[in-house]
Amino acid sequence: MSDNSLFEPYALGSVTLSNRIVMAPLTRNRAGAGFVPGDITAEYYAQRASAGLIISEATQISQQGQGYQDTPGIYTDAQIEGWRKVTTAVHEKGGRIFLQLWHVGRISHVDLQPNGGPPVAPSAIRAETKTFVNNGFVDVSEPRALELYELAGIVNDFRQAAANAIKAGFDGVEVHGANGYLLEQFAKDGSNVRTDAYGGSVENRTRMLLEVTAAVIEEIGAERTGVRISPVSPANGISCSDPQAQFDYIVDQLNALGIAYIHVVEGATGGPRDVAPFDYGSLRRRFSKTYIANNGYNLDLATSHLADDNADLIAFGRPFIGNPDLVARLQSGAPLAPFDPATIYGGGAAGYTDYAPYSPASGK
Ligand code: 8OZ
Repeated sequence: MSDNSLFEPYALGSVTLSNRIVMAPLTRNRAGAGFVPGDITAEYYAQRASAGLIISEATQISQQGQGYQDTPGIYTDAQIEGWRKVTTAVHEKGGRIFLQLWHVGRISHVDLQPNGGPPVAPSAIRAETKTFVNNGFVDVSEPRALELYELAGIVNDFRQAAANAIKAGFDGVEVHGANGYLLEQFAKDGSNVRTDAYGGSVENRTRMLLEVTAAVIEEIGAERTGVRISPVSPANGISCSDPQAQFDYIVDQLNALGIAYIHVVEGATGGPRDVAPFDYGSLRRRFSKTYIANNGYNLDLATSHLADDNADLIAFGRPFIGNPDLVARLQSGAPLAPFDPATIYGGGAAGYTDYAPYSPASGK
C-alpha cells in the first residue's frame, strides 16, 4: 500500500499536509452558549488530526448567516477564543485545519434570525427543505430578497470572519459556495431572479461569490483561501439550468484569483455521484492549483482517482464521524466503524467524541 499516493505528504499553498486525505466539513450542532465551540469540540477535532487537512464544520460569519441550532460562529471574541482551543489542539497533534465560512441565506428560520426577522436571500423564493431548530426538523422560513445596498455588508462579514479565523489560529479558510446556501443561491438560477448586477447572466450570478472570495484573499492571502462548490447537487432545494457553463465560468474566475484550492462535491451531496451529467475534468483542467474531490469516496475510488490525476486530495465526510483514525484504518485495511445517525446533529459526547480508534483485539 506504500505506493498509494493517498498516504503521501502534499504541499497545499504554504502548508504541508501529512497525507492526501481531507476531513470534509460536517455539521454537528454542539456549540455552547453564544455559539462558541467548547472543549469537547477541541477534543473531537484533535482525535481526527491524522487527516492531512481538516476542514471545520460550516461556521456562520454573522447571526444572519446562521440556519441551524447550536452551530458555531466566528464573529465574536468569545467564538475566536473557543476556536483557538480547537486549532491549538489540532496543531499539537501535527494536524492542519481550515475554517469553513458560512452564510446560509434562505436556509434558516425566523427563530435564529436577528429580531426574529425573515432569513435573507437573493430573491424571495422559499426553499423546499427543512432546517434543524428547537431540537427538531422544520420547514425553512420564507426569505426576503436582499437589497442591493446590503450586499457589501455581507462581503465585509466574510472578510472580517476570515481575519478572525487567522486570529484563532486556523491555517486558512474555505468559503462555502455549495449545498444551496447563500453564495450558491446567487449562483444558481432556480433561486436567483434578480434583475440587477447580481442576477440574470452567468457573470452576474457569480458576482457575489467572486466579491466574497476577493475580499477574503485581500484579508488573508490567496494561498490560505479555498472555495467549496457543488455544481449539480440539489441539496437544500436548489436548481440550476446550466451548471456546466455556470461552473466552468466560476472555476475560470477562481483560477484567475489564484486561490489555493477548489473543493468539489461531485454529484448529489451525501447521495449518488451520478445524479446529473457533468464534466468534472473540465473544472480540473481549468484550475491550476489543488483540486479536492468529495462525495461517496472509498479507498478504491480515492486511489484510482489520484492515480488517474482526477484530483490532488480526497475529502471524506461521514466516514470520519465513526472513525477518528480513518487514515490509519484505510492504510492498514482495517474495517470502518459505522456511526449512529441519531447523534449526528446536537447532543454531547455521545456519538461525538466517544468513537474509538481501531482495536485489533476486538476487530472493531
Ligand atoms: C447537513 C446539515 C446541516 C448543514 C452542508 C452545512 O450541507 C451543511 C449542512 C449539512 O454543507
